[in-house]
Amino acid sequence: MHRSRPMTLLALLMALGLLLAACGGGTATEGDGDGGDGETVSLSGGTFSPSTLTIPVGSTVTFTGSAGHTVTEGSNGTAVDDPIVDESGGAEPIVVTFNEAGTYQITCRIHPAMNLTITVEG
Ligand SMILES: [Cu+2]
Repeated sequence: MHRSRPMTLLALLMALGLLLAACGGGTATEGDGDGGDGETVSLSGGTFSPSTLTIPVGSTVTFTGSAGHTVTEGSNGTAVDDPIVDESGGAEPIVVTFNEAGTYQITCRIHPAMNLTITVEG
């Protein structure tokens, strides 16, 4: 059993190193809020906040505070045909990735006055 100890320690150190590396990467990715990777839109006030958003193609938008709302591609409470997102909110954020350039209208089925315009730039 004594022989396995150095191996265990080594494994622990390697795991620690991996953990630290992973943490470092995460911090770098999330570093600046204006960066290309993601934006957050809050629904908690009964409006999409912000109500307009311009993002690079491939970005994700995280919708928070969506309980009691929907995140639906459409406008004035009505979905478009074949929406890229049409989800009822809940405790968990709704995360949408925009992989195609264009202008997307996002609305809430429950509150037609809730509207958001997302411009995805390629
Ligand atoms: Cu709503």
